[in-house]
Amino acid sequence: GSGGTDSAGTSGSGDKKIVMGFAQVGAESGWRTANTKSIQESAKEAGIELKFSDAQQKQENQIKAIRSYIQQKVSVIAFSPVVESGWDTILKEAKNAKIPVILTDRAVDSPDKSLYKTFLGSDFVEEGKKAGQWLVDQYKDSKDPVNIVQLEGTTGSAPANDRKAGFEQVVTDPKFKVIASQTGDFTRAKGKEVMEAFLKANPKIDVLYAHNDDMALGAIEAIEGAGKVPGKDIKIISVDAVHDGMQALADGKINYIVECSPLLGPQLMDLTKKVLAGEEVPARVVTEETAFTQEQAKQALPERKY
Ligand code: GZL
Repeated sequence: GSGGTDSAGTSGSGDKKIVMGFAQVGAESGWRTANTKSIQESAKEAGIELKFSDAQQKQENQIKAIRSYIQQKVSVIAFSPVVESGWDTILKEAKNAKIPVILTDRAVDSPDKSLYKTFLGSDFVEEGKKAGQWLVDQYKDSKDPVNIVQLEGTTGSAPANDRKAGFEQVVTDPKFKVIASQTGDFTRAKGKEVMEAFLKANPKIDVLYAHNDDMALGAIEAIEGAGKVPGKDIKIISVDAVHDGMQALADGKINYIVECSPLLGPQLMDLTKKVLAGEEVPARVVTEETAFTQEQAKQALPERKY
């Protein structure tokens, strides 16, 4: 950091201490926990004072948190919108209060791009396409019908909408049939519950496409509970590549994981300093990420940070 604060309460470098208000989605998944850790650690590293709130995946709680940050006159507001819509009012309040807003992780559908300075996060459509491409490649030599069930992320969230859209863009051959699709709200518990229902209603399931590892891990419990072998009787494609997902992939219970990096903290703090220094920042910063097969997971596991 830039040294301690002098009597005027400013940082050693003489400029005002940056105070960030961060309105986090919740603590619903391994991804979210890793994301929160990254934000908290990098704020400390950057000498930025962090005010942090957990909305338990409720939009009204995020809106309340943002409104309180406005009242506290923080230097900058950052948040990951739990769903895409319904943000214009609160974002206009922040703009009227002349507090810059940075979006991280998830997007909003506001047409008014002046309501935030930049959006830092993954391309979820790309993630859905990678997931779909793996499936297309796996079944390229077969003509038999492939019955797919889909565990969707939180209804109305950008990752759920886009991971579904990307998958559908690629999985177009009529042999692929999505026989059931329902939200598991990105949690293990809900993923297990919905997969149990899928298994009861559908005797022949070939593939599960889960929008995150936590739902895939819940589904694995349901599949094993039904006396089937995950990764063999039912192929599983997931997204995130958090530790427990990568372990299941290495153990052969998941077949392919598309990575979605939660380590957005350092870039968020860097963008914050640029915005507050009046520097131009790109409207969109897309995170670097890859995908893993079972073999690649075995190689990567030892040095994974989360
Ligand atoms: C994706 C993030 C999603 C993760 C889930 O960037 O918004 O939310 O994929 C998390 O694990 O709950």
